Amino acid sequence: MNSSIFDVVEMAPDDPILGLNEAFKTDPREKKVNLSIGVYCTEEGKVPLLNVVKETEKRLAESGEPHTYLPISGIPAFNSGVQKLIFGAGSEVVKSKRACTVQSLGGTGALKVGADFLSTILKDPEAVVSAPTWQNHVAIFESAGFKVGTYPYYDKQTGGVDFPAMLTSLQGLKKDTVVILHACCHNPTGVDLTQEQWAQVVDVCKEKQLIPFLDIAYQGFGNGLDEDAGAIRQFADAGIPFFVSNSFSKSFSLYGERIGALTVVCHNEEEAKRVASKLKAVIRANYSNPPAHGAKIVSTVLNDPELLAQWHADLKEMRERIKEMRHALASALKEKGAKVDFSFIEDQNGMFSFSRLTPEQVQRLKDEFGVYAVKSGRICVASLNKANVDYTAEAIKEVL
Ligand code: KET
Repeated sequence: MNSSIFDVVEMAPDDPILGLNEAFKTDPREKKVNLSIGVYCTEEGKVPLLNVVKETEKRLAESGEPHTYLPISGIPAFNSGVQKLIFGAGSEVVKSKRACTVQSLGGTGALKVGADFLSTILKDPEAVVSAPTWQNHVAIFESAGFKVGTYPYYDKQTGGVDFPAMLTSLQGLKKDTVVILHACCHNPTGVDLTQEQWAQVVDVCKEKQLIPFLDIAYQGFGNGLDEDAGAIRQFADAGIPFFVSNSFSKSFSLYGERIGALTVVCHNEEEAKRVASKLKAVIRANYSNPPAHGAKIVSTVLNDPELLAQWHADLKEMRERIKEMRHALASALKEKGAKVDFSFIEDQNGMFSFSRLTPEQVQRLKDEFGVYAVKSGRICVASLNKANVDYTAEAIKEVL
C-alpha cells in the first residue's frame, strides 16, 4: 500500500458541546431531551423565529436588495448600533469615538479576530480564563498562539464565586495578560459577579495593566439589556483599553446567521482608527468580509425605535420563560424527593445551570433516559418546557 500524507492524521475527539448536539439528533428514542447546547427553545420545544426577526425579514425582502459584498468591517450602522447597545447611547466611549467595532461571525468570530490581533501586538501572548469556562475560549486563544492559564472562579462548596481567590489570582498576573471575563450569565456555571465585585476587578486590571476581554454572548438573558452590560460600562468608565466580543446568536435567535461583533476600546480616536485598520487586515486574510443577512436584520432593529421595542419584548419573553423553567425544575426535583437540594438552580443566571452532576451521572442520564447534558454537569435550562421538565427531573433524581 502506498503511504498517504494523511497517515499522520489522528481522529480528533468530538467537540464536547456540538458533538453531543449531533448525537442527540440521531438518537432514535422518542423521549429525549437536549440540554447540551446553549440554544433557547420555546414552550413547544422549537428554536424560535422571533416576531421582530420575522417582521424585519419581511421588510428586507420587500426592499429587494442585491447580495453584494459587505465592507471588510461589516455594516457601519450595525457597528454603531452595537456600540450603543453595549456601552449605552450616551456613553463617553461612543461620543469620543475611542472604540472601534467590526462585525464578526458570531461571538466566536469576534473572539478569534480579537485573539489573532492581540497575538500580533503582544510579545509572549498569555491569557487566562475562569475555571471553569466555555471550552472554546481555550481553543481559540491557543490557536492564536497564546499560552492559556486559569483563574479561580466557581466555588464547589458554596456554588457561588470564590471571589477572594479570583482577585488574588488576578493580582498576581503579569502586565499585558489577557483576562477573559464573562460579562454576564457565566457559561457554564450561571453564577455572576455583583457590580461591587466588578468594580474591584476593574481596579485590579487597571492597576496591574491587564488586558480585559469581555465576552458577552447572553446580553438580555440575565436581568435585562442594560443591567447585563453593567460590567462593560464599568470598564468603559475606568478609561482603560479593553476588548468586547458580543453575539446576537442567542438574543436574536439568529444562531445560523453567524452574527456578532468585536469592539476594541482604546485611549482615543486616533488609536482606535489604527486598531480598526489592523482588525480589517486580520479579517481580510481570514474570510475577506462578513456575511450580510444577520447584520442587516440586527442593524435594522437597532436603528428603528418600533422594532427595538419589539425586540425588547421578545427578549423579555425568553428571559422570563427561562426563569419559570428554573423554578419548575427545582420544584419538580423537590417534589420527587431528590436526595440533593437543587434550589440553587433558581439563583443562577442565563441559559445554563451547573447542576453539580458528576460525569458518570451525566453519562447515565444520556444512556438510560436520553437526557443530554454536557459532561461538566452543565444543563441548558432554556431547552426545558412544561412537557419535558417533569421527565427531566425524574431522570435526574434516578441518577443521583
Ligand atoms: N461565548 C460564550 C460564553 C458562549 O457560550 C458562546 C456559545 C459563544 C461565545 C459563541 O457564540 P456564537 O455567536 O454562536 O459564536 N456557546 C454555546 C454554543 C457553542 O458552544 O458554540 C454553548 O456553550 O452551548
